[in-house]
Parts: sequence; C-alpha cells; structure tokens
Amino acid sequence: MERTLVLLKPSTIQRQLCGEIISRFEKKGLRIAGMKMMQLDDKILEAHYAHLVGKPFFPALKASMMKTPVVAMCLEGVDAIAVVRFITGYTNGRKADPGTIRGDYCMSNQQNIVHASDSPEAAEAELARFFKPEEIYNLGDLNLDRLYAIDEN
Ligand code: IDP
Ligand code: MG
Repeated sequence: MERTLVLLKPSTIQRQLCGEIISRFEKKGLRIAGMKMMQLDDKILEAHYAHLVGKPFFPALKASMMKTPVVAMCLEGVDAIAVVRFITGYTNGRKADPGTIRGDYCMSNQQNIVHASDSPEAAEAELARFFKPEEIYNLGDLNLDRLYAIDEN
C-alpha cells in the first residue's frame, strides 16, 4: 500500500467541484486516510514548488494557490502514487486526455484542479509537509477485501 498527497487547488474550491473530484478518487477505490482545508502561504508554496521557484510564471502560480484555502488529502491504495497521477492527467488541462480529472474539468495549464505527488520520494516529503502524523489515520483492513484480490495488497 502507498500513500500520496492530493491538493484540491483553489480552482476547484472556486468552481465548487470538491465533491465531484473527491468522488472520482473514492469511486476509483482509493481510501481517504487524511483530509483537511488549509490556507497556503509563501513559505509552504516555495517548498512545495521548489522546482519552479525560478520560472517566470511562479509569482502567478503562487498567487493562484493562495486565492482560497485548498483541500489537502492523503489517499492510499496499492500503487496509489502512480494511479493518482494517471487519473489526474497531463499538467495542461487543454492537452490532458478526456477521462482524466484535468482533461474533464479544466482548460488551464496553471489552474488545473489538483496537485498529485509524482514519486514515492515526493509523496513522503509532501505528506510530511502538509499533514501532522496524527492527521493521517490508520484505516486497517477497511474494504480491502472488496478493493483487492487476496494476494494484491
Ligand atoms: P504537475 O502539477 O502536473 O506535477 P509541475 O510541472 O510539477 O506539474 O508544475 C506544478 C504546477 O505548476 C502545475 O500543476 C501548474 O499549476 C503550474 N505550472 C506548471 N507549468 C506551468 C506553466 O508553464 N505555466 C503556468 N503554470 C504552470
Ligand atoms: Mg509536479
């Protein structure tokens, strides 16, 4: 089992799509091990988007990520990091495949509905950045018998 960080970005909050997006992850079979709203600030965004700090669009990206609170989620499942990236789709909503979240819900390269961790290392660092350990819950064997074959998890 893996855990990964998803953020419902301000574009999702502004467009009142939180329920629909959370529902897509839930219906897929990912389990919600943690979830909260939080207002992001310069400090957390400069760490979270450290790979983009020098880009010309960074100030606009940061402003867009602080426009409203975000919903931070810890999703878990077998291969959850890759599965969540796959169903999130390509960064630019205009190029993302139909059927992916970005492909179905946005037209923007920046206001693209969700963030999803892109590797096991990123997931670990990002979950530690956005959640205290006690905010991530141990769901035990909840639903595992329905979600997976016996030898899969
Ligand atoms: P990802 O979210 O698909 O992992 P990254 O390259 O890590 O994509 O970029 C992080 C976020 O920065 C994107 O989701 C998007 O909001 C924003 N972003 C990336 N590239 C651009 C760009 O060229 N223009 C504007 N915003 C961008
Ligand atoms: Mg990324």
